[in-house]
Amino acid sequence: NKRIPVIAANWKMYKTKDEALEFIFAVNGNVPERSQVESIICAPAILLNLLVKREGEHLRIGAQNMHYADEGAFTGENSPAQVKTAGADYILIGHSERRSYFGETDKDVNLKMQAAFKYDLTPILCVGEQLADRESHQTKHVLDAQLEKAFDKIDASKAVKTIIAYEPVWAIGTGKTATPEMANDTIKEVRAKVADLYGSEIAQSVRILYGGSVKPNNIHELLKESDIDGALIGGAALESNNFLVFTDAA
Ligand code: G2H
Repeated sequence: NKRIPVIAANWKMYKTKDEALEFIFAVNGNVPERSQVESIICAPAILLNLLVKREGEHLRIGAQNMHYADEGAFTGENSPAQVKTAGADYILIGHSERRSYFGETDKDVNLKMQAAFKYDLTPILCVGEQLADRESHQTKHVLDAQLEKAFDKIDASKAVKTIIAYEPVWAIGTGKTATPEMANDTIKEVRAKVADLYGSEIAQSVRILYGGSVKPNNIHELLKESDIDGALIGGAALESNNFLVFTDAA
C-alpha cells in the first residue's frame, strides 16, 4: 500500500506577480514525475490564474483559503467555484494562521471540507496542537477533536483523498522543528484516529504530512520516518532551489 509522497509549498502572503513567475519558471520541468511525488504550490488567490497557465506536467497549484458558500455577498472572499475554475486542484484548509488570526473554527473547517469535495478540490487539512497543549499532555485529545470535527459528514470515499498536514503550532515559523521521532509518533496517532473514523485500510492510504520549520537540512531525516508522507513547507520553500531540494528528497 504505497503512499505517493507530497511536497506542498505554502507561500502564505509572499511573492509579487514577477516573483511568482520567476519561481515557476525555475521549478517547472524540474520537479519529479507526478507518479513519484506530488509537487504542489499553494499560492495567494490572486496569483492562481497566472501560475496555472504556466504549470508544467508534474507541478500542481493549490489555494490557501476559500469561503465555504457556493456564492454570496461576502466581500473580499473567494468561492470554491472561483478557486476551482482558476485552475487550482488543492485547497489548504484550517491552517493554524487561519485559525488563530482569522478566527476560523472547527465548524468553518468542516464546511470548507464539504465545499472542497463538492467542487472537486483536494483538501490539505491542517491540524496541530499549541505549545500549552503539548506541555499539558493534551496533544492527542486536541488532534482527535480537530479531526473528528473536520471529517464530520465526510464519507469514506472522500476522506481517503484528503491530505492531512500535521503542524505543531509551536514549530511554525519559529525555527523549532519537532524531532523526526516526535513528529512520526504524533502522525501515527493522527493515522490511528483516521482508522477510528474510517477503518485501517483508509488510514493506511491517507497521506499525512509534517509541517513546521521544515528546512533543506532536516527534510531527509523527516521523510525517513515510517508515517511521514511528505511536508507542508512555508518559509524555506519560498526559494525555488530549496523547493527542488524538497521535491528531490521525497
Ligand atoms: C507552517 C509552515 C507551512 P514554516 O505554517 O505551512 O510554515 O515552514 O515557515 O514553519
